[in-house]
Amino acid sequence: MIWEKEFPSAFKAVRKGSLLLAVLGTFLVAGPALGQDGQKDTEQQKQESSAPSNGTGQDDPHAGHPMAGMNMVEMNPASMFLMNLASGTSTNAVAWPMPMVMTYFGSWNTMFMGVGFLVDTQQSGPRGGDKLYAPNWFMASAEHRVGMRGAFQTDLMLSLDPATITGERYPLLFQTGETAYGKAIVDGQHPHNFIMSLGFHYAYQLSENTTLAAYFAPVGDPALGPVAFPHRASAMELPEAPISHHWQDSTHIADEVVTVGITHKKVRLEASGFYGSEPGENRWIIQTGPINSWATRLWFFPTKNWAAQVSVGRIVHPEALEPGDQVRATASLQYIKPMPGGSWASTFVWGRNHRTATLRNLNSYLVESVLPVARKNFITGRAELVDKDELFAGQSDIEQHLDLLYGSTFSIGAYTLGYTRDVALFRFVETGVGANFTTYSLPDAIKPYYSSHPLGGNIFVRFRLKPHE
Ligand SMILES: [Cu+2]
Repeated sequence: MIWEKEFPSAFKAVRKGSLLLAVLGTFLVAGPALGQDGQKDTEQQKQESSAPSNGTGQDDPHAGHPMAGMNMVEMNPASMFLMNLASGTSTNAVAWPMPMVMTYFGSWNTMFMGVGFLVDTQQSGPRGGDKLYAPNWFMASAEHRVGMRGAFQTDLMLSLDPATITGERYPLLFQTGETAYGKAIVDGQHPHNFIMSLGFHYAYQLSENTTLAAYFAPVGDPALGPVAFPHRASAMELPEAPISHHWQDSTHIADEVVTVGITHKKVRLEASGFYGSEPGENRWIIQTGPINSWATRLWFFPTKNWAAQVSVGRIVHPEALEPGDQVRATASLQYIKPMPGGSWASTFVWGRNHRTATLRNLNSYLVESVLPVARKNFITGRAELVDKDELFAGQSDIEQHLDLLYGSTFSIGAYTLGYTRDVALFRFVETGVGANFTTYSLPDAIKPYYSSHPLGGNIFVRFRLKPHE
């Protein structure tokens, strides 16, 4: 197909230039911007007094938080639109005060976010494991107004996971997805890629209530699924991935992503093309491939506190060791209420994979929430129910034996409760100490392999870049 053959070469050329530009540009902007402190800001603010204005009125759910006492310049509604994006073109409920450091450099607005965890995990039973690991990511965005109605933004997100999660995985009971050392990962979570995202956005305000947006990302997040867990407000105090990740939001690291979207008042419709293969085991590189997969997503933002989406996509041959494609459908609903000391954030997600090779339909459900209690304390939880058919991948004798007697798909429940306490150790970092605990429900048929009551627990230190007061 022309679509598959012609476009990649064009994108390759674009990528060569754009990668260099983005990396250089973002860090040129980031360096001085991070270095300059309050004094210089106020000086510049006097000179450039063009306060951010948003002509869309108070009822507009997209006229979100970045308004409040910001340290930004040259903003228009299209700028505001881009700054509210979470990962790719996905959006948390706009009421969420995103934990980002905002400043500007010349006429560029810049935003920085960073999170790192140091985790000790203990997973029980014959298939459990223990490990010390450190998932982390850092994101830098630079935004510039383009004329009165347009805005451009570039995002770069990096993670040192490939180095800080050794052995290509960390233990996580019942987790599946991707490969390590040529084998399917089972009961473990893969690290994320060094370049988690590199993307370019353009938004144009057509009329007072309508905005067009385009996104191209050599590595990015197509219009499929809810906000991915590393960026999701309700998952902020949970260092481990949900076991429904590959049913719901695993495409957040995809290649050759092209998305166009139109937002009218409280509704947004998006369509994406992307390369469907999951990241390979070399997590330091950007992989390339044809735009062979598609997705479309419809958002609804009833008020600033709510974000809902439904999406569907066809992912061509996502899993390296399994034949066939996946047709994924997801729906999610998020509620966020800012409170003293943080935000109460909750998300419900349904995700379903239809595997074209086996014709299986696998469902997953997730509910998670984080609640700030008094100041400096967070209570968090996550409950999941997932149909798993890969738990015995690579163990064909057991797989066949189970298939004969009980079938190929096992419904797994995972129930996590956690607590984090903020401790003020550093001026520019929100440091917290936390722990969580997971119990599982599983069919009797697989208890001999997992024990009757498998458990998982984590203790961790959380570091997060602290927004300006
Ligand atoms: Cu992921």
